[in-house]
Amino acid sequence: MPKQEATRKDPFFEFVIVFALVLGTVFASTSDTSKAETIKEETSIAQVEKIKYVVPTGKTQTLVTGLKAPWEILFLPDGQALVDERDTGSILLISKDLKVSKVGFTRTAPPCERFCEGGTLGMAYAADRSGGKLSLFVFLTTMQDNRILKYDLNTNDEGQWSLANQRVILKGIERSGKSTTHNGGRLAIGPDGKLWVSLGDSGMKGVTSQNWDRLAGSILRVNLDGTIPEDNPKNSLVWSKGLRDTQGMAWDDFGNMWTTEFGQDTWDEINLMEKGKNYGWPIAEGFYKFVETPLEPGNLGSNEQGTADKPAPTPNIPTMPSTKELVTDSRFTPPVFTWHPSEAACSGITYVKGSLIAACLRGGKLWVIPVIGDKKLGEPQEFFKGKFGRLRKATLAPDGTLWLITSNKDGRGGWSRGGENPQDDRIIRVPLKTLFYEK
Ligand SMILES: [Ca+2]
Repeated sequence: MPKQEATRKDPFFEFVIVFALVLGTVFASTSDTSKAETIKEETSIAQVEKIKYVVPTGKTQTLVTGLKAPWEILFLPDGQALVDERDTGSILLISKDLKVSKVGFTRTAPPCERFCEGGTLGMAYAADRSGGKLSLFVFLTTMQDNRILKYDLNTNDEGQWSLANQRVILKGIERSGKSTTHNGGRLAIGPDGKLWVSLGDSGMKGVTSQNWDRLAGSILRVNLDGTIPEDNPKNSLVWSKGLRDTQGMAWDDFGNMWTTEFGQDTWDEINLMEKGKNYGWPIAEGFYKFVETPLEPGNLGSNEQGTADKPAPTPNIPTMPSTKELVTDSRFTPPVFTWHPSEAACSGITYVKGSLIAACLRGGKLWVIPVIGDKKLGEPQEFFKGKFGRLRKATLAPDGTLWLITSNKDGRGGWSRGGENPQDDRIIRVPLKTLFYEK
């Protein structure tokens, strides 16, 4: 990803700068001693800069009920929303007056023989180069693989949307055996206009996540026709490696990319995702390494290719990372934040006006993390713990509120965080307010 220059358009910040310049002009006409005081004054003014970020506030409102494991929610240019359902394969349109209609159906067969985490997962859309015609991308688990579908996304004068011309732009992303896990599955169009794909290790641990020749266990960066961008590392779709299961990607105003990751038993992660880096799984989880695991990736397991019926053998690693031995191997990039899965297990992450907002499944909450500078995060704050059950994704709506989707019908114990609600799964509207974060 091309680095973006860090810029701010914060009126308060601009006011501070102007005020400091005015002060500087006043003092510049006096003695040298005054100049020194001016510099000191400018410094102290700069230090009171406050960082804006947003948090949930006020009364929430249930907008849509009766969904089945919704996975992604996107707003179209006309303000209507698209939502997909993991298990039914349906793509639904939510009109401005909250009527639900079906606009597409992504598959005709279930993705696995028994309970699985795969299915119809992420969605993203983009305009073609002329800025006209829209295309919708959908992440789909099949019995053979994980793949990315591309559709023409059409609308008519009545505001009705439809999908046409389905094609597969990327296939052969490894999936595990009969019970698919660790598919990742989030799609996003990055600030660079590329299609980004978050993946998991497909249950194969280091066999995929530590092998740059395998797609699973990675973040992928893809041209909109499925080809490899010229400036990717290693001349492949793979942008970064060493991931166990990542279902969330977001970019802040500095152009930095942040991701969520499900840990195994001990540490979930927030990562600053950068080109060509290796995030450590399964040698490490969180800041710690699995002490009995050899650090040489070549020793992590067989390179035998897995199939849908016979997954590749997994390396033998301990079930818990040490809580004492930090990862000090420079080949691996540590996370920025970690949480225990009972407090997190975050799926989607969204950037809204100074805040990263992670929607968490097992944790049953939103984590709001202020972005307080270039590659700098403030203290996370939690909201709605146990109120709505499992949360899959939060998306900014055109009216400035946040729309949440619950995931209590995903086969993972429903409302494990607070009791079942007969309206599940739901879309819930959350008002936001702006706060100031003091450094
Ligand atoms: Ca990691």
